[in-house]
Amino acid sequence: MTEGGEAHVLVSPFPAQGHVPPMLKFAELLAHAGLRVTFVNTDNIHRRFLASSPALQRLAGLPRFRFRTIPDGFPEDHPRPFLEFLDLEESLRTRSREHYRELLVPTDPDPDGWPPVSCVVADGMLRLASEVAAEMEIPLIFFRTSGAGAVWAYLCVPDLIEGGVIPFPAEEEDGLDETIRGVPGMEGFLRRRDLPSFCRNAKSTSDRPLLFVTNANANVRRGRGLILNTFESLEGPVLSHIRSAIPNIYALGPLHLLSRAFGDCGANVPFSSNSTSLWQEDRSCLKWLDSQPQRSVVYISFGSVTVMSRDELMEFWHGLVDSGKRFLWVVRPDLVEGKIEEAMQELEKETRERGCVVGWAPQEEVLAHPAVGCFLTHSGWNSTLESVAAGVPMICWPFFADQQVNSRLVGEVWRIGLDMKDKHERSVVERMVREVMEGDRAEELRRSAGEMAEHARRSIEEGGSSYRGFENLVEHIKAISSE
Ligand code: U2F
Repeated sequence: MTEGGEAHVLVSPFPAQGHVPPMLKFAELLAHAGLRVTFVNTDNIHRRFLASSPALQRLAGLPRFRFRTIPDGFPEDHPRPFLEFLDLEESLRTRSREHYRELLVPTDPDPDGWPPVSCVVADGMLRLASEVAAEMEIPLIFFRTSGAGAVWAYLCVPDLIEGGVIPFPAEEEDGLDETIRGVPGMEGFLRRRDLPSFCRNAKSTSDRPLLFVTNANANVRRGRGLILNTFESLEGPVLSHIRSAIPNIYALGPLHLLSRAFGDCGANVPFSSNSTSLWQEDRSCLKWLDSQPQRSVVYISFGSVTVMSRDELMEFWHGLVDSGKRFLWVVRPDLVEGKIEEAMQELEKETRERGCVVGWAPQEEVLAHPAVGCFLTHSGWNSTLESVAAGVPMICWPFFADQQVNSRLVGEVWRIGLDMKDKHERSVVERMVREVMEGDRAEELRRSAGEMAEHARRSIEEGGSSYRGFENLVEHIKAISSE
């Protein structure tokens, strides 16, 4: 039994936009369920989130919730690009270990009088957390911010290597459209090109990113459970496969819905004070959307990590213009490599009538807006789930990592969008935008997306699979906390 008999959970996300918000939502739920929660950010990411996210101030005021920060080991002025996540992970693991140990087993009495940490919920990408928890013999539960499909594909990588699927044939284009064997449950629709990008990019089995993601995913087998931000009606079959390899799987998604529906957690908090973004949201686009006809707008955002060339940006732009549709486009300041200000000004001038461009949008609200008819997305897992929850059909242009798997599921399995993987020509963009926005196909996609949104809503209602999953998890945490 922990001192004081109370569960105290330490929640540790990987320091990135795609990871901190879903784990924060989860952590808030735990606090509302009566557990004590310490949420660990790096100094850098905490400062950035505090500057742009009202939710952090709100959470810091909750009685059973507190933030703690650790250094990430990088110099103050380091740009910390996400694409160099391996270096960041390594730096945390080697340079921040002592700080992390001190959080788990402090040398001094707890300043708030809290009991010792009784359970760690660690992002599967953060080896620092899982290694130190294991060393200190504190029960560990993993959290993966990717979908179940991608997690399963990663878990199968050793078999894919064994079966000769990875590395890919030397000629890049050889066999990319061949369906592959070795990922049970996904055979028949998963092609080489749909595997996580690390599989395709690996020239050998000792490729560093491939090794890292494979080991990180294999490592989750060693925890006392695995939390996934997904739901049974969306990924039931693949969840069963994961369950055959790892017991205690908790599918709690969509967490952004669960956190608004569970008890009074976030339910009465307006969206505007609940945002968790590294960038300041430009809310002016909501006003612009208010003046657009129903389902007339294509919303475009490529998430927090994607970078593209100027040529790719221009192809997307021309495709959109040629489609004749209205659009709201998030062009993050660092989306395009090189200078694009002049081109942007020119393009914005030409399309002012029916286009709105912002640096960062309040995405959940945008997707829920009746004027939005389609989402052109990079298929990051959070964006995918947010679109699913809002019933908005997608056009997917996956950039890297799990996104390749997600876009295939959207297009081929759930049939709630189109996958334009590996293409960006303006003619393709135009054709797909038309297909998702007008005609019979659009009708069909909208209907399927609407049905899936209904499933998502049911899963988080009292008695729904994610709701029950959360209740079970709380009991599990209490049980392992008192061992
Ligand atoms: C990494 O993904 P990203 O952060 O690039 O993308 P998402 O998982 O889609 O998360 C982006 C979040 O940022 C929000 C949006 C999502 O919650 O609502 N957002 C916003 O509020 N405003 C905007 O203008 C644009 C986005 C990684 F690259 C992916 O491969 C992973 O799937 C993901 C999760 O692990 O993390």
